[in-house]
Amino acid sequence: MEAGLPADLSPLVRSAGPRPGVGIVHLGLGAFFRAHGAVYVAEAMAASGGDWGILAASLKSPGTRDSLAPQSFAYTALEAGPEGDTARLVEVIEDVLVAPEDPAALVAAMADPGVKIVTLTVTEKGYCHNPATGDLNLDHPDIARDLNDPLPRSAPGFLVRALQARRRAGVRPFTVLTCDNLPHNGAVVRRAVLDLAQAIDPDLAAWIAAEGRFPSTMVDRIVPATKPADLARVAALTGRQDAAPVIHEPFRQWVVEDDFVDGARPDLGAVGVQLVRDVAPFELMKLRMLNGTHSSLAYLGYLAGHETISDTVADPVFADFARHLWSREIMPTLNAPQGTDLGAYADALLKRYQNPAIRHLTWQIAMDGSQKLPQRMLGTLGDASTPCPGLCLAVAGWMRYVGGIDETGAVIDVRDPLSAELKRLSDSADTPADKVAALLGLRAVFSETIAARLQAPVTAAYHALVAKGARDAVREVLS
Ligand code: CS2
Repeated sequence: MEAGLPADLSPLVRSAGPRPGVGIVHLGLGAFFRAHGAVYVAEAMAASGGDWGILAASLKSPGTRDSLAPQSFAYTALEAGPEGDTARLVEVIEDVLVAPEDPAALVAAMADPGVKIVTLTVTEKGYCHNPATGDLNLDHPDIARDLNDPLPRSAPGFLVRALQARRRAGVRPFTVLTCDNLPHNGAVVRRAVLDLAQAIDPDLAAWIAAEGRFPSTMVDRIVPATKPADLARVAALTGRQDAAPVIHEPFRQWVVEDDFVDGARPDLGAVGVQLVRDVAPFELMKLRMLNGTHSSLAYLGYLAGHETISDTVADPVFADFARHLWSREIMPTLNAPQGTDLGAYADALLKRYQNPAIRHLTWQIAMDGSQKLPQRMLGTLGDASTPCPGLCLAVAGWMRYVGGIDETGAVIDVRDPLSAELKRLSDSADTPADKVAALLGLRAVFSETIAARLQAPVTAAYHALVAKGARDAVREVLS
């Protein structure tokens, strides 16, 4: 029994009854997928049937599998709104594999002819590509290994080896449906798969290029990592003990390019998924308006001493900063997707950020900035035709954050695949101008053009951060 939970709780039990066959394998079993894609698929099966049960795989650790297995992989999704919480039981995951324990079992599961779709939430770094150029990084240690070893480690490795097994067995390929926050995410994963397949077997690459499908998607729902206190919150509402619930906001959106192998997919249209021909305008809007301001508020809010996004925007200076970023810096670079009003979208985003029932840590969003900055901030900065002091301050905030010391002199726990390199670059220089120059020299993040453009304004912003602190530097942008 977890500490803080009442003793008379009944354990969460999965409903009896027939189960669908497995039609989807999901790679990367984080909270986001369990609160977003999995819920949509469960609803689509409830609406229209089909064998779309999900076999999920963790590519790294066994924690989620170990928590979910005693509950037969059922779990609670707690919708946390400003007016209160509601709970639903999600019973769509049929099994969970932990890839490093038995990579061959995962390849075999993905090669099963009943599987028609492989969905992914492996985060930006999981594609093992160079974020500035989109190329597969053949020097990435997992990719270098997956080139020669049929038991993969990386997400592209699993996709390629499973497609190889299907081709050998005369089975049609699955659709690869990425659900990560990358622009042209379908094209990114397609390129990673084709680059790796080409290096392993050019005929395989040609088959995948001709027969495979990699629709792009825009996914949206705010789902913070589940915290220990959430277990008691769920138990209080449901009377059941759930070892692995997920907490999410009410809002959700999923826009999917309707391009699946042989048209095989759940009836997503029946449950509110937008099936479109071109997802790009939706992706760009979401990445720049939501994720761009999320990351900006995360770095600057963290430096100003705020623990969560809702705490950050409870300060009117930061709420005004978000409004400034949307109306003055980001929206002028966007074409609104059909049927969307960007001003109304921005207003709704601020309400979502203000939701006090969601405790989304600035520290969590600050993670992996080297993988996130290009699509969240640098694209806007590259397209902007007027100065963007707010986004330049956010880039400077990231630079100060990855230096590893906060405004009170405390150490920051910086999580980033490039954290050691970032710290080294930051420590290599003494003056703000030199620090900024050193970090802008990181070609995996900043192109030469954007680095040249940012040197002066980001140096000025970095100066302001050091001299005044984050909150006053933000206020100065607004004055
Ligand atoms: C967040 C996203 O952690 C992050 O970097 O910006 O996970 C964000 O909550 C989702 O993209 C919302 O759809």
